[in-house]
Amino acid sequence: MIDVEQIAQKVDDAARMAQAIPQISHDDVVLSLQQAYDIQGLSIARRIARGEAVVGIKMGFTSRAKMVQMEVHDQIWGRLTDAMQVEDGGEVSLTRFIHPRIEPEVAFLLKEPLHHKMSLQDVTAAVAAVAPALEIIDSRYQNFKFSLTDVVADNSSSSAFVIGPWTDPMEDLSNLGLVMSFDGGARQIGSTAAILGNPYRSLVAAARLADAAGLTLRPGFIVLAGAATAAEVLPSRCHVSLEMQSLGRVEISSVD
Ligand code: OOG
Ligand code: MG
Repeated sequence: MIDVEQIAQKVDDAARMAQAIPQISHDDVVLSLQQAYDIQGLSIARRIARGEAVVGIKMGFTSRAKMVQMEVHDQIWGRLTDAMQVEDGGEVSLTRFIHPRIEPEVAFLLKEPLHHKMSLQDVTAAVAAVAPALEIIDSRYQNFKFSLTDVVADNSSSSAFVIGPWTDPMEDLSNLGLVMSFDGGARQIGSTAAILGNPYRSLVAAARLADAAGLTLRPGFIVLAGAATAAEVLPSRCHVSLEMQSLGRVEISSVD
């Protein structure tokens, strides 16, 4: 028997106490995708009960680089809360995490609600602003190992994010060069083209998936489009910056 409430408490406790837990799926237990999203919703409800607010969603596995790195091949999504946001140029303590990794992303700020069956043009018109962003992911599972449904239940590894300066949405975001650097040295070099060929496509997928789960992506919400490159292990006392063509720069420093 799968007790979704109990598993939700387990993943929430693991995140709150930065303590790794074994994967949920094993030979005798197979979570369905529906159960996995139910667990995610229940674990976020626990955060909301503690005073956090949902401010948007993050998309996962929208690039081949990420699918190959994590051996998971379907798009997923997770919730972002206000407590996960770190200010641009700010510091983040690694004591909050188990085994954090960092990755380059594009962020969208919505000015219109999104719903399923929106075209690329529709979602583009619903965007108030775009920004370069960094996401810190931290799987609550031992050794950062999971199945598709495990990672969905664990809020798609979402743990912190930082957003750079917002700029007017550009029609064409489909091939912006980017460099993610650690202490000034390039670690990942890529292009927004890696995100489904065009990050706006990730927004179409976000609208469809969130709508199917009964969550409306509403004005003021942030959507992270998914990493354009593989994630890098985030070391202690490291200054991470992301420079994105046309969109500028975002940065964060890790402290003990
Ligand atoms: C899952 C989250 C994937 C992305 O940008 O593709 C993700 C993980 O890699 O742990 O955030
Ligand atoms: Mg990500």
